[in-house]
Amino acid sequence: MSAWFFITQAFLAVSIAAGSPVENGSFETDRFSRAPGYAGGANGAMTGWETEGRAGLNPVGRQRPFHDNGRVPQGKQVAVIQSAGALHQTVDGLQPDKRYRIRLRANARYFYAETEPVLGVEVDGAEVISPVKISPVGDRHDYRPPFHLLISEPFTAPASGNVRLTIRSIRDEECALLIDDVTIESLP
Ligand SMILES: [Ca+2]
Repeated sequence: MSAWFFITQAFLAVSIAAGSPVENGSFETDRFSRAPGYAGGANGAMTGWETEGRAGLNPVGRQRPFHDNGRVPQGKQVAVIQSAGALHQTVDGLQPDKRYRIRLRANARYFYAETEPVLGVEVDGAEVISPVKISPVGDRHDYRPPFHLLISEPFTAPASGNVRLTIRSIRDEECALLIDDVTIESLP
């Protein structure tokens, strides 16, 4: 595998992210310092996202209590949702009547491997990724394997050009869902 291959892949990933109307879809805008990385309080809010339940960022400082396996898909940080919770964003600037789909990367905290989190994605309240169990991609502290790639069902943008995007962690037992590189791409 040549170095050129990796450079090309990295450039492609950045190009896609730049073209997506999702704000802070790679969760790189904020730097949290208070462990374990929940949004709110001293850490402040997560730019572009409303959080529900215990959600935030990893790593925090030099610690990654939730992100204990898998390669960060884009940039240096991932979003975390512990047990049941959600990330919400109103995405605007879509072209009315045009078809789109959501792409994102997901993983699970290895430490809670016996209770895998369940991910669901909604657009304006309609399921575009049906609830699906997410397994850890690597063993504990193995940061080489890539996160899972999930691609939603297509949806059609409404006349307003705005949609409400919800990324949900559905399972209420102890588990942690890791998310990164959330983009919306238009379909021909
Ligand atoms: Ca990221």
